[in-house]
Amino acid sequence: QPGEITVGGVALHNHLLLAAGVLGTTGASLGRMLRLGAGGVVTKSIGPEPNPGHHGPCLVRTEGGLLNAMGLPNPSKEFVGEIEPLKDDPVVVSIYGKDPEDFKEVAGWFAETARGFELNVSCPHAAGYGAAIGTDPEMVLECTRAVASHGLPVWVKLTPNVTDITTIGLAAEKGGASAIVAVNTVRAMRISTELRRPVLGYRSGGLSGKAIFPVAVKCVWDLYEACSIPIIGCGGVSTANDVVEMMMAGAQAVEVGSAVVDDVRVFEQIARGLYSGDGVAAEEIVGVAHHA
Ligand code: RRO
Repeated sequence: QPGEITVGGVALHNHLLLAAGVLGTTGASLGRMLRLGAGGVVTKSIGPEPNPGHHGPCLVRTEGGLLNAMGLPNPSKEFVGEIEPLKDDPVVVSIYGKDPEDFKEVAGWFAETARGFELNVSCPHAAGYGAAIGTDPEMVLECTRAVASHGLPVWVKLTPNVTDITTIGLAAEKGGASAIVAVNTVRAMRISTELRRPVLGYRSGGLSGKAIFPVAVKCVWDLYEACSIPIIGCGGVSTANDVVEMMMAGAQAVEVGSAVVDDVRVFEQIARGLYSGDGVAAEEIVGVAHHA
């Protein structure tokens, strides 16, 4: 273990974070992931109103990953109580909204308990929220600025479903972001040939897991070249080698999502590979592949 590190203004126990959405719906499950070796945790995205989410099926396995259309289910302000017991822990609260005012309001509820915020401007299947904002540089800038006014670190999680992710990353940076998280899920769908209908209740959704790892590496690579703030890699990371690869592309830390669904002990497993005797010194490899 590296001892305490700071990434994007947030002190972490190591370079591995629980990604938003996965097991982030209760304080108990977030606490459990920290005890199981996560260096920090990101909550399920919280919005301005309680939301039941999309009708099912919401989560299906597919080759190389998971396909989801949860539909931003969350208890809104009620969630404040969930993370109160974790106010001394590295908890980053993921938030969403339809405009800068929404983002600022939701962030305000957590200003006393969160260590930082992750702006979800990248859900691929949320009408009016998510990618509708995250593909508009001006909106990203304004939402980031609005949340940054609370004085806590702001991470902005980007969608890979754009032609040029660097334009969005630069907008977040200009708005005062402390870090960029790349990436959210890749827009995708499957159809059951037997049932003759899409497998997801919402029809299409977002793909995560191994299948999107190369997509995420490329996004991290491009953002590292364009931006000056730290990049946090996310998308299909499941091994220590994946973490090293993300770091060589430019990530200072990584988030792990789908791999946790398969094995809640994945943080211990990755940390063993990453920090054992012949492991690499993380900071020394960030971006090295750019100089090759
Ligand atoms: O809840 C979801 O359906 C969801 C969200 Br908010 C997101 O950001 N990314 C995703 O794949 N699913």
